Amino acid sequence: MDRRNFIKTSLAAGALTGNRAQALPVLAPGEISPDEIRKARFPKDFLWGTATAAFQVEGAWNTDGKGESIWDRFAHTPGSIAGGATGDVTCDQYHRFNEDIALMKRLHQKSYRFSISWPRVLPQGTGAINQKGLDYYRRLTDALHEAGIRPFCTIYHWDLPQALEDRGGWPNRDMAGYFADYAGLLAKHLGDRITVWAPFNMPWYFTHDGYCIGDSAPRKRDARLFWKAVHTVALAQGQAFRALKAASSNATVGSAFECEPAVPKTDSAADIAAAADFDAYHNRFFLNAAMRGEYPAVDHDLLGFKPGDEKIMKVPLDWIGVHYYLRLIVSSNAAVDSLDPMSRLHVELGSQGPKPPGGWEMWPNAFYDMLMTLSRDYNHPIIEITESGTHFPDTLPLSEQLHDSARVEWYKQHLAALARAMKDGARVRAYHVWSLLDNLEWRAGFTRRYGLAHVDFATQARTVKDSGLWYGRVAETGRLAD
Ligand code: GCO
Repeated sequence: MDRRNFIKTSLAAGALTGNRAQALPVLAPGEISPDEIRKARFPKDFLWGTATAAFQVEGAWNTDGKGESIWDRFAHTPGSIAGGATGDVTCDQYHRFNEDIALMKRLHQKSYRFSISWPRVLPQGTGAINQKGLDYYRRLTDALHEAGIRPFCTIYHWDLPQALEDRGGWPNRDMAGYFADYAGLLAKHLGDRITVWAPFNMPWYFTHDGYCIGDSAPRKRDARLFWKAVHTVALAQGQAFRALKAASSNATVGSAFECEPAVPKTDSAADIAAAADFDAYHNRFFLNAAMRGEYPAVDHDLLGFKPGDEKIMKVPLDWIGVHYYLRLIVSSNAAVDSLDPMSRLHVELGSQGPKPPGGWEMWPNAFYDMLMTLSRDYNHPIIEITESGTHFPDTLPLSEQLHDSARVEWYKQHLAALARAMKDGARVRAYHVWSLLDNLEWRAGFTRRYGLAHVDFATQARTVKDSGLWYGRVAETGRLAD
């Protein structure tokens, strides 16, 4: 079970007990002191950014020749997304990107992480290019450069062309070649505008949830399909790395992996081993596939592993991109005999730290520990924080959405932890808030708002929240406290 699934359970339980968000205490376990926040400093060339994803912000789901994606299909199946929401319009960034880039500029942003919708460029996933789709990303990236903002492209953020799912989807090993061809095509046509590429967003999540658990698109529930998909994606990551480099001499290639520090629930050997397993599978599976050409313990027959695959998937990423939201408490569920490695683990939210309105425990020192561990384990690579943030439930009144002091506090805590890690040697060069805008939070629809700017989805009006104004000052000054 991963972050999103068990949180759904945890929060439902919380709702039953009327567990409203507590006021943030002055300094709770795991928190960082106001003095450290005051003293935190960031270098002038630090890249302050925000992140989004095509399906969550673009809308225009079938405009200008775009093909159907598996998430369009999923969302159009009644009952799939909270409130009956779909990706048909969302934040309408397809038509409003100039307005959103003006907002980034107003907030002194230097990087924008977005994803390219595969079916907008290749409606069938392979074959004929949709020129209008490619032209949209040319306009988007030209406008970003005009504003002095670095485009950071996530090539795949879950919206697979439905036509490729109809040909077997990620369990089909041929997908590795289709994906590499697509990545090479993007670098060929956009490589003069984009030099920072992350092939996959959260590959463990979209393969596990989409093919093993079946809660996300394409809604398959078969561990054997999951393992085939995992291996295809690891091969695709390596082949895309080579295709990007071959098509564009300026291409640098990294990752956008989920990484949630796992804390053993007790000091029992079983729980310590369970936390290590969570880290090996959930956090590092695709990082080690690339950086070391290796997997944790897994049956190679299940993967469809062929001799030489270890060489295909092994590539020297130029930088490591990781998300940070929270730490997780892990205990053993070893009694379960299943091909699903996550079913042998029990994963819970932390409960010692303060809880902002979204209900996820705040424990910034886990962010520090994660960065120092990655730095040590991968020989001090360049690191980008590809997503990080906290959500407010949509049920809160507009005034509380806009005057989001708890979100400002969340960022103060975590950016102070980041500043300490950088001071202690972590080579972090960018931080991307999730997200610039309130947007479509997958199955949760519009019920979880992450934005630095509030979006009225009926009128598309954007209103910068207090957190957005605060983050803009941080980006301008490199300091967390006025
Ligand atoms: C993810 C995705 C984002 C989410 C964000 C909030 O991490 O699931 O990259 O698309 O919207 O993380 O959950």
